[in-house]
Amino acid sequence: MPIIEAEPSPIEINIEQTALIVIDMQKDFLRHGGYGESLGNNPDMLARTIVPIQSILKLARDKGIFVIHTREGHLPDLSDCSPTKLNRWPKGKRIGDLGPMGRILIRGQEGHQIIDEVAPLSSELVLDKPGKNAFYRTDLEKILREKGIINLLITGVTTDVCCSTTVSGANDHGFNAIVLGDCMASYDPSRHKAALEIIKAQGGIFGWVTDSQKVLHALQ
Ligand code: TIU
Repeated sequence: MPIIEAEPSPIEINIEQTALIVIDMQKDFLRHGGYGESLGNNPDMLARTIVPIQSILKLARDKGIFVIHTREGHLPDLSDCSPTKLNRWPKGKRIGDLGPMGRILIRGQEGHQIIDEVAPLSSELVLDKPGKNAFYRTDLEKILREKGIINLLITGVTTDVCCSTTVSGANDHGFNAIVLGDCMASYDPSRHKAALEIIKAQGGIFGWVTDSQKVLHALQ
């Protein structure tokens, strides 16, 4: 079985029991005029993830690894968005308000779409989620169990928000969370670094941290 070089230790994986998760590579986070920018961030900070994610998507597709793309977003009537998530920011910049790419973080709007550069194939799963953690109010655990998956290669945005909460969720649900650091970014590089440190500290308390080159080397 392939062994991936990682911190705090290498990890041996069986490809049949491994899935790739690409988290929230949506226009709302990576393009100007979306949710990320409405929160005061520069979306260009996330662009460096695109090329390494493309290389890992190609690898997964070549090897037949199960691929899941997630999207954070809410129903048009906001019935799946708690008041605490909705009311935290000034009016006009809130989830559901109208922006240059349609209503912010609403399913079906332009901003909610995955960017073309890492677009899902029709055979791949696109998982809509109302929260940050991909296990929250989704069928993700059930889908992975049915496929016999135990290892998750985790990529996407942002490291300190939807990725780290999903890593924590994966760990609690009994999956090995293997994070590809160069395929992940935060709007703030220091938060990216800190989030990765927390995942791999204490002997890998939440999971493993590696990068796309090490995964390509192990699996190709
Ligand atoms: N704000 C921020 O960094 N991220 C999010 O709100 N969602 C995701 O990370 N997808």
